[in-house]
Amino acid sequence: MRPYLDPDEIRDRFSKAMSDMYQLEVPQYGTLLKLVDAVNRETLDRDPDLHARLCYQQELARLRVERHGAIRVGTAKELATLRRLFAVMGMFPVGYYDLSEAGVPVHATAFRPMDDAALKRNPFRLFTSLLRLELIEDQALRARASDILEKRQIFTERALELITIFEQQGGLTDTEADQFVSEALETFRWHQQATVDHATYQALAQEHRLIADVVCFKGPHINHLTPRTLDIDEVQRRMPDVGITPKDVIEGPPRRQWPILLRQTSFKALEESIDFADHHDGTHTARFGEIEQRGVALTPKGRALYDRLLRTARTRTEGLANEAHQQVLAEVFEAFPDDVDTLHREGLAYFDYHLRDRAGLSGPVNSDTLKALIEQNIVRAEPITYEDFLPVSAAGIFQSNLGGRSDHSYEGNANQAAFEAALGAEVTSELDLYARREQASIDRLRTELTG
Ligand code: OOG
Ligand code: NI
Repeated sequence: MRPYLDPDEIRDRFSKAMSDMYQLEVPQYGTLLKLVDAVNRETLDRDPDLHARLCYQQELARLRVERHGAIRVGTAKELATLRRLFAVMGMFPVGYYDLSEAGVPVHATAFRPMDDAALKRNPFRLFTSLLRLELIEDQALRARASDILEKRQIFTERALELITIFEQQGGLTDTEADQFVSEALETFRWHQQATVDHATYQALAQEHRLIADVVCFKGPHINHLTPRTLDIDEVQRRMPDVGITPKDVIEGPPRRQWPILLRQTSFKALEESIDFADHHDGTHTARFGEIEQRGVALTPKGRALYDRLLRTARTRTEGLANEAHQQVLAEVFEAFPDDVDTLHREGLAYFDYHLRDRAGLSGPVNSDTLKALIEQNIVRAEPITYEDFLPVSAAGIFQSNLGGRSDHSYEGNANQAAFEAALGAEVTSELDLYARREQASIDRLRTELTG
């Protein structure tokens, strides 16, 4: 027997502990989970094919597992230590997201499991943003914020010890893992006490609400968790019935026969009371609950088409309520093929190829014959799920929960090299992961067909 726990198991325990903590901290999140659960059950009852497909893909059991959460940190050191902490749970930085383009002074990555088996076990990931103090023009304010951040320690001593133990011995025992989960959780806990006085909070919030959210608290509180829904439109519609207020519109592509990428919506962040260091009472708005529905990952060609159609739609959707907004999106996205054959033929999406029937076959597989094999129903093309995030959608989520402000002066500041320097590692390209997985399935097919 192996002495150490599988990192996937530690991630699974951690995501459950995080969910339990967040439901206690934000009761409205528990309400959202119940609504999502009810809508998922109704959807499955209505659609036996979907039920059978999810059963076949072994998806039913983990339908209720949260898919992602988000945190925001203030310094390179915090980000680099988080990288080591997440590695204990088999989560690695994938993708670079520049939010400055959307007027939010952060850039980000997603710590997530990378291989197929790990994603299947528990796909939990954390969208992790690093505040960019260098984008604050006011020198004195920037220095003040940096000073406050330098003084805080967001990790418990025992969490740091356990990370080092993991790195040295190559794993954690069952007991160590449990301890690690509860110590790591402390970093993401909510603190009603701000570390600064009210005037400092106000000055930072004036520059951008996000800066105050990162700088004025003891640590990077989890700001939302996100379960998976089978019908995002229905949950959006029914949120008011259970007393929670949805954000104005669902982000991402419209509803489709063959879902692409990622659709997301949330309930609006709550205004929570805060005790400031000078005993001044005030409030802060940061925490919310989100839901997501994922579709197929797009190739660079498919992604370019998505981005172009989204830009076109945006010129027409400004200020529209969700229903009208979705209507316009649906019209514009008629230009995006909505059947597996065309998605495959035009090279718009990534697929996992499986052999259905090898009777009467011989010879190698190249891309031309692959097409032929699919047409002859010998090979099945299974869409590969998109496991990452969308910068325009993320910006919409940020903005709807931070008072809707976006500051154009931050624009045009993508800097992946600076982000990686802070992280202490390179981020893996999400596109490489999808392309590699598709290629691996073609290689497997080739062996099966020639073997
Ligand atoms: C992160 C927003 C991004 C998503 O689902 O796109 C995100 C944040 O508000 O910190 O979680
Ligand atoms: Ni999110």
